[in-house]
Order: sequence, then C-alpha cells, then structure tokens
Amino acid sequence: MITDAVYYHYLSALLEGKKAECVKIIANLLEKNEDVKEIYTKLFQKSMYRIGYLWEHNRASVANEHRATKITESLLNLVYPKILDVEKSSKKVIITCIDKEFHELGARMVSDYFELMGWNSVFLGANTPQNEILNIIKEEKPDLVGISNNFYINVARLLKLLEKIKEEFPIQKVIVGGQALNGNSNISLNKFKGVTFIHDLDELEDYIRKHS
Ligand code: B12
Repeated sequence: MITDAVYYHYLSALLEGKKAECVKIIANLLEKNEDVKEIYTKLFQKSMYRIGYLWEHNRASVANEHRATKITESLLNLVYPKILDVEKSSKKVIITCIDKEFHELGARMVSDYFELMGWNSVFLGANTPQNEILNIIKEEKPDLVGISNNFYINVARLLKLLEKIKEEFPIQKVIVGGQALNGNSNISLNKFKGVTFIHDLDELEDYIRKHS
C-alpha cells in the first residue's frame, strides 16, 4: 500500500527534480515487493496529474513538467525487471498513441501492465502515423490493439484511425484509453464493433482477465 506520506515525499522530490531521491523511494518499494499497479497509479499517475494541475494553474513551469516526465520515464525502466520475470502466453497486443499525440506515459504503463499479466506487448509510443499502425497490425496480427488519446484535439484522428482499422481488419479487437475521452459523453465509440473504452489500470486488469 502506498501511504499519503510516501506519496507526498515522492511528489515533492519529483517537483524539485530530485531524481536520486525518487529512485530511492521506488527502489525501496520494489524491495518490499510493492504491487506494480499501486506504484504506477498511486505514485506515477497521481503525481503527473497533480503536476498537470499545477502547470495549468501557472504554479509549475513547462520545464518542471518536462523534468518530472523524464524522471518518471526512468523510473518505469527501474520497475521493468519485475515485469521481465513474468512467463508470457501466446497473446499479443500492440499499444500505440495516435498521430500527433505526444502523451505516452499512460500508454507505456498500459503496455507494461499487459506484460505483467503475461501478454507480449509491441509498444510503439507517441505520435505514430496512421499508415504505420495499419501496416504493423497486418504484420504482427495481434489479438488486440490498444490506442491512447489524451489531447482532445486528436479525437478526430482517433475516430479516423478506428474507421480505417475496422475497414481493413473488421474483426480486430481494439481498446481505447486516455483523458481526451474520459467523461466526454459526446463522443461515442459504440458505432465501432469490437472497440472498448477503458478508463484506467483497474478496468484494464478486469479486461485482461476476461480475455486471457
Ligand atoms: C506530461 C504531459 C505532457 C508532455 C508529455 C510527454 C510524454 N512523454 O508523455 C508534453 C510536454 C509532450 C505535453 C504536451 C501537451 N500537453 Co500535456 N500533459 C502532460 C501531463 C502533465 C501528464 C501526462 C501523463 O503522463 N499522465 C499520467 C498518465 C499515467 O496518465 P494517462 O495518460 O491519463 O494514462 C492513464 C489513463 O488515461 C489510461 N490510458 C491512457 N492511455 C491508454 C491507452 C489504452 C489502450 C488504455 C486501455 C488506457 C489508457 O490508463 C493510464 C493508466 O491509468 C498531463 C496532465 C494529466 N492530467 O495527465 C498534461 C495534459 C494531458 N496535457 C495537456 C495539454 C493541453 C498539452 C498541450 C496541448 C500543451 C501545449 N500547449 O503544447 C500539448 C499537446 C501535445 C500533443 N499534441 O499531444 C492537457 C490535455 C487536455 C485534454 N484532455 O485535451 C493535460 C490534461 C494538462 C491539463 N491539465 O490541461 N504534455
């Protein structure tokens, strides 16, 4: 369990750019066998949302946010050996962000989580052109494609990509996540067969258990 004390200690180290301190906190949690999902959601996600809030209210600079992102990326790599140990099944997922979508930490966490649950994950990261996504689906023939969209301006690109995927691979199962669609009731994915919206890692865990 991540206590408030650990969270606030971590958040202040992250905001002040104290990378070594952040590494110590995570290494200590890993030594105590802390759950990876807890570290991802209660430290990485929660602190980045907080930094986004501070940035939006001019209480954190763009440089503060960039530094925190880079530190978080390196901490994801620190956790990764724990994921490597997991025996993998034959299930395969491709996780990608759409074209012009530069937010990739959430997608990376989702990709890692699939691996932790025994899937093979092909992680493409930020800003992947539509054609490249279609090509790699053809090449890899994944059981599932996961698409991340955080910036609302990119929703039109997401819908276009879903149309294309359904046109070329009608039975392809797809999951979509990210803050652009969170709570945005005007945008419906219902018209796309086999496309499911997933809010967070808890919902993702249920989905993976049902489809493994
Ligand atoms: C870091 C950051 C950036 C970095 C990203 C760097 C990187 N390597 O990722 C940079 C500097 C590039 C950036 C740029 C911008 N950003 Co920014 N950014 C953030 C910030 C502070 C943190 C993002 C993050 O890592 N969150 C933590 C992760 C773990 O959370 P998550 O992405 O939501 O992922 C979880 C779920 O959503 C879900 N999920 C996500 N993807 C997927 C995919 C699948 C398949 C599934 C199942 C689930 C899933 O599961 C994850 C785990 O629970 C957020 C604040 C926030 N609230 O998140 C703003 C934020 C996302 N950014 C915002 C904005 C406005 C911008 C810019 C327009 C700023 C500007 N004027 O230039 C640009 C747009 C760039 C673009 N075209 O994409 C807004 C977006 C508002 C909106 N919804 O449209 C936010 C919310 C800030 C704010 N409060 O206004 N940003």
